[in-house]
Amino acid sequence: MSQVLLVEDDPIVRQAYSKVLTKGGLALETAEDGVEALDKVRRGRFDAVVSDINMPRLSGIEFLRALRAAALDVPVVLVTGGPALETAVSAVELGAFRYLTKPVDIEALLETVLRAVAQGAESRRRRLSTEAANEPAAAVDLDPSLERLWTAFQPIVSWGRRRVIGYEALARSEGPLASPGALIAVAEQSGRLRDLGRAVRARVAAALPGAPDDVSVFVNLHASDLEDEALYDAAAPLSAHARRVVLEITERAALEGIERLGERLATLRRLGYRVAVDDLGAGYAGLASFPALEPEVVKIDMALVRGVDQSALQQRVVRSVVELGRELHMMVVCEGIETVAERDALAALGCDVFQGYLFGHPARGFHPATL
Ligand code: G
Ligand code: MN
Repeated sequence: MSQVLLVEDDPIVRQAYSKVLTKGGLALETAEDGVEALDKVRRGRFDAVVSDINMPRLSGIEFLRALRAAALDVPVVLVTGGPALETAVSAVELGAFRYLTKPVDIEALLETVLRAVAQGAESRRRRLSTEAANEPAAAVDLDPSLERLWTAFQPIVSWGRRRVIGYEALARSEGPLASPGALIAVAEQSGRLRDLGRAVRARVAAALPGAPDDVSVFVNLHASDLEDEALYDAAAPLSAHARRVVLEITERAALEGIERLGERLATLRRLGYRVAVDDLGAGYAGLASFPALEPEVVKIDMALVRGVDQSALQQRVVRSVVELGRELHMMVVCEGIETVAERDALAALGCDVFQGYLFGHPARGFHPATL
């Protein structure tokens, strides 16, 4: 079990954080200030530290400075009530893993700490001999969350036709790791991304018979899923529904590393799947993946959608994607639409297929959209 040290002088906050971190499967020790914390890190073996900044005796920044001076390179997540530029700069200089401001979103805290733990385990592994390097990292247990996995569905609509044309499946769990981010972080850390991908696809396959006949279901793939032979197996649970499924591949998915990508995509298409480029415009080289993927669908990320009604530049970019979609016969989906103004601006730019809280949140079942 991964060991985390929580440094926080306020007993109420300490208790709240302890609860969420323990529930997330981490073994926790606490310290009430930087002096006590420093002592504990020197003597113990922690995978990550979560520390408040404003504390008596030794502040979080001074604590971090003392740690680095002692060549203790455990990842430290700093949390503060007063986000001052100065402390943020010090935190970055001293190599804080992350800098969170209060009030801290509890799910984000757990997710960040799990990532810090993964990094801590990774850097420790690198320091160890090659023999020891083959040992798996001390990981949070994925199984309780995998057993209680379910998929939420968020409607995707044709605005022109005022109807639902699909749903995106989004992984959720009633286990300790509730969010997709936490599930993926732990799966990654414990080398079990394939198990997670298979479980998600099995859940979607089980739910699909309950979907209206004329809708598609969009399923997110992780890069490692593309290397899982089970994805290409005609007998796999989702393969039976492939004609109704669009596989979303995010630009982040490091496509370059995948061997025989063209062959793999051809197999998927023979099974009946369509392919979408997800998160276009989220800050990665999205267009670069078009020649390799020849996607049937492209999803414009919410970063481009947010405030599109206010930004001539965003409008210009969306218009280009719409044109490209027409030329390459790709369906263009706009994600993360929250306001009527965004919706109307996108419709005026020639977009028709929309997804976002304005039309419906991810929820259980194939629920109707607000149209
Ligand atoms: O990376 P991907 O596009 O698959 O991410 C989808 C995520 O976006 C889901 O976690 C979903 O809950 C979230 N999401 C969907 N619609 C909206 C929206 O309108 N606003 C915001 N902020 N998030 C959204
Ligand atoms: Mn997606």
